[in-house]
Amino acid sequence: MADLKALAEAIIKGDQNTAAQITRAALSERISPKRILDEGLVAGMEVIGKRFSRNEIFIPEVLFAARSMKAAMALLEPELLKAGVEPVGRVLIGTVKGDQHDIGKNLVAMMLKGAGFEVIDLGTDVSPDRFVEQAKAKQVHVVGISALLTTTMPAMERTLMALKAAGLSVKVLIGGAPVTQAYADKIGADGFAPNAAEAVDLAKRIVA
Ligand code: B12
Repeated sequence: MADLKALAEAIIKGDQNTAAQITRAALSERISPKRILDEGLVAGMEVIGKRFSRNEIFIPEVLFAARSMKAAMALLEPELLKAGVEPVGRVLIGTVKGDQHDIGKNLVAMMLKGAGFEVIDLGTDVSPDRFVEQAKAKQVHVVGISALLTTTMPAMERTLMALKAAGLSVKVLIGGAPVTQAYADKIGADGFAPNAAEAVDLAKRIVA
């Protein structure tokens, strides 16, 4: 029987091969993709997040963990999509112009997918124009913007203004380590969430 605790442990250790191997085994044993995501991948990344915020581990460990999560997620994603019924909503997500941080954004995207959303991920360094163009083209309900640098936070407001100027009726959620509810209120975003789990709750509430 595939051990989901061992999967979480492989994510924590950044052991890509073991993470992929257990994910494959779990899928072939017909363990639900949602359970594999929650009890394996997300459980592992939660530990990484906590250890990181306590300064017990550093950037390389976070990157290794994220890489093994990505490897396992590549196997899990098609199954999550198959298992999901109609998408709960369509979300466009990206990291703002000038910012290369994507670990948190990817986590939010993965959790949203796990919760049944269709997610279009524009990656990092995304200009306001590209957000607007893609929000229009993909007819999304929600736009999620991530920023990890105080110097790139103003690009969130520029993106928000560009979306409004284009007349798009989308809800805008923002997040990232330096972002706060107060900042979201100040720039007129529809919501802020401090972590991926709360981002999912917020997105669900907003499309309901
Ligand atoms: C990993 C990391 C990097 C990696 C990024 C790799 C990658 N692929 O992402 C690398 C090494 C490349 C990097 C580079 C830099 N970094 Co850096 N980096 C970090 C670090 C250590 C961790 C960030 C992270 O991944 N956290 C883990 C994730 C899971 O958490 P998170 O991102 O906060 O995301 C969660 C929530 O915020 C929320 N969330 C995130 N996005 C969204 C979006 C929405 C819509 C919602 C609702 C929620 C949400 O949910 C997520 C999951 O729970 C932080 C330190 C920190 N304390 O944050 C510094 C940090 C962000 N970096 C910093 C700096 C200065 C830089 C550099 C400028 C360094 C340099 N001199 O070159 C460059 C900038 C490069 C660039 N142009 O972007 C500073 C920023 C300081 C500031 N106030 O602006 C920090 C705070 C470190 C520090 N203490 O000095 N960095």
